[in-house]
Amino acid sequence: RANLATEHLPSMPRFRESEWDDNIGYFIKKKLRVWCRVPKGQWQLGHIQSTLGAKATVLLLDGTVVKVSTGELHPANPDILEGVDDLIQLSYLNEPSVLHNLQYRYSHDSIYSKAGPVLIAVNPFKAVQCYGKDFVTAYRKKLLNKPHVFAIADTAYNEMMRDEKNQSIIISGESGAGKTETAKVAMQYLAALGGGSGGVESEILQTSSVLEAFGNAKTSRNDNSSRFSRVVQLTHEERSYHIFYQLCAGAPSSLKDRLNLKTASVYNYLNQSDCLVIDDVDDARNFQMLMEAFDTVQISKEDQENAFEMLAAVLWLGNISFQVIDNENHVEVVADEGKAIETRDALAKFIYASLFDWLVEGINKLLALGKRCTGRSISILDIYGFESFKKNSFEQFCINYANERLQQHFNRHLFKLEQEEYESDGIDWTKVDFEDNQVCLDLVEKKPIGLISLLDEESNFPKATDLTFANKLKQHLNGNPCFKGERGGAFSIRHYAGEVLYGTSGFLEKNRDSLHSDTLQLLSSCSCRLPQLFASNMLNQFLKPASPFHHMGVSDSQKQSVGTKFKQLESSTPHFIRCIKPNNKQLPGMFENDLVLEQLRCCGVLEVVRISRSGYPTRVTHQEFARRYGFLLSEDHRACQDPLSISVAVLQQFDILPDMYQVGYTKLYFRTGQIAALEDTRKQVLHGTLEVQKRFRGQRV
Ligand code: AOV
Ligand code: MG
Repeated sequence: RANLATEHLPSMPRFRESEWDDNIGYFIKKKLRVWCRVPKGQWQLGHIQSTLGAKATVLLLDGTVVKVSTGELHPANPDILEGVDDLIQLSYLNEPSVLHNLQYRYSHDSIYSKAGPVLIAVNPFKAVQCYGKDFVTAYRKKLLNKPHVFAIADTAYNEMMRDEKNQSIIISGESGAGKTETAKVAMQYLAALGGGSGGVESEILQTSSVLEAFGNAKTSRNDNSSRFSRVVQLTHEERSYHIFYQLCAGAPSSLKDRLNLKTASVYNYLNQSDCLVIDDVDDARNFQMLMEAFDTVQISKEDQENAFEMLAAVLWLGNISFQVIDNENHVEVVADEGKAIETRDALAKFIYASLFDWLVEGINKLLALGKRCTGRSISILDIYGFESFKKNSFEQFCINYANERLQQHFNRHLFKLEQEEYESDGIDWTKVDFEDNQVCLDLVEKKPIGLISLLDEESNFPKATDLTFANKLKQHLNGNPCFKGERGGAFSIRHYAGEVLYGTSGFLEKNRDSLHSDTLQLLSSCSCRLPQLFASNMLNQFLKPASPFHHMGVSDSQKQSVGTKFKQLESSTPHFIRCIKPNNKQLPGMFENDLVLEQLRCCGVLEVVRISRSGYPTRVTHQEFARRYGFLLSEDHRACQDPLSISVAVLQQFDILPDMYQVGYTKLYFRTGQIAALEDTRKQVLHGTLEVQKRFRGQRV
């Protein structure tokens, strides 16, 4: 595949981008096309007519002639490469070429492309016909090999079985880029694979309906955004979790009466943002769907009722006002009104978070029940996406920190480890630079002088305010190049995906999120089952010997939870999917070049392509290789004993071209596609459909 260009176009030399300057003359002579950035910033195709110094005269395809500096010109790929599946096939890997390729595919409803080992998914914002059962079968049987989430899931499954190693499918991208939809597509495929024997297919798929009702909400970026911590506070254009609106709109009247439920607009927690409905979304109908999903995942009617009671309790909590202190016992214990509201909100958040955890636990139990567990797993990671608004607060900080870690995992895996391995195994390798984000992570994580440590320290300090916190940050962190103290208690962080300005207002309170011990007692004394359960779970956590006795802030527990998840991920074989948001309006058919380019740039996709194109993605130890393919050797090679000479003999017998592999101290390294061909032959031999001797003589694999 990588040779496509040269095979079909013998007269077309393959320049490195860096050689381009010397070859403009060649482009003029052969009348080859170039990309030219026209004044409004768009890229257009044209032919260079002449150059004078650093200026070139270019005839654009629409007939206009422009003068631009040669630095603004990039070689365009030949027609035959229009819309290739994998960006590594492009002869020229400049930004306009990559963009054009993605846009061309997008306009033909090919929303998936490869960038070497990474799958790129451009959000179509409309239904695309490529997820039916027939597609599942086609990918399973390898009848189709166009880039697709199904193909990634299939590879993960096959590698889990072959290598007996845990796998992970890691999905990243900005808010609204399509991560959650992509995760569902991956689940659909895996559930279909497992569905035959255990019949868990529909159960697995319905779990996401339940989790989305309770875990997703409308934001200004995404009508169905995966969120956390938003029960008590909303900003403009945002809603709380879908389930609240669904319950208010769709509960049958008997349930409404029992829970004394009103319409959503009555509740302070819901009406504060002036956004109660979403265009084209029918909350009442979705409530019916949720009830069906509940039944499918076998949450009992009683548990469903319990869950709805908790939701109603949260909504009514939000309506408790402390203007007039009436005779409710639990209100009297609270000294001032600000504290009272804080306590009320903390209780609401606690109940909601416990309810969510309880649901997840219930679903997990159900899915594990009676199913034979092989001990190997495929994890699908879908998190809340990177965010940057005009005003950003603690929530964005937590979200962006998790994304920063994810980016590091991506970098580490695809760049660092890659290069280190090549170098330590002594093979020839030209370095490719990449942005490491360790400095930014240090800024957040480092102990004792990192943002989270400082935040926790300040949260434990009774007299601290958001402003003293802001000053503390400036004092300690100003030396870090990713940090900048700003006016008015704000600060900015240079994240991998761009600089974000955070206001410290509310940071301490949100981080403390403390539950009064009285509140826990109140919950335990309830006559209902769930509040008791939630309270005792919380108490048990406090009593665990391992838990540190000082109060742990939200950001610190976020750090721990992010840390544990990444430990799990690091010990599995990763498969990466990068979701791209083509426009900010959530509209189909609209591909904004600059927005896409920005996302490609900051997530390192272009560097991945460069690495893969020049690299050797497949690697096998001499032993493994010899064990797997040694038996294919013809008799005159059988004298070989040690793994290395067996391996080399196999390579020679199969006539694998020298520039398709390298021999390291411990491993063999192959270019894309080489092993697949060998595997194919091996299979045929094993199935007796091929006679080794006859077929292999002089044949190129
Ligand atoms: P996200 O998970 O990346 O955002 P979603 O997966 O929720 O983004 O996608 C946002 C919206 O884009 C969906 O509600 C769909 O309307 C549309 N969409 C995404 N992928 C597809 C697809 N393959 N086919 C059709 N429509 C799609 V966030 O969770 O906000 O970071 O925190
Ligand atoms: Mg999501």
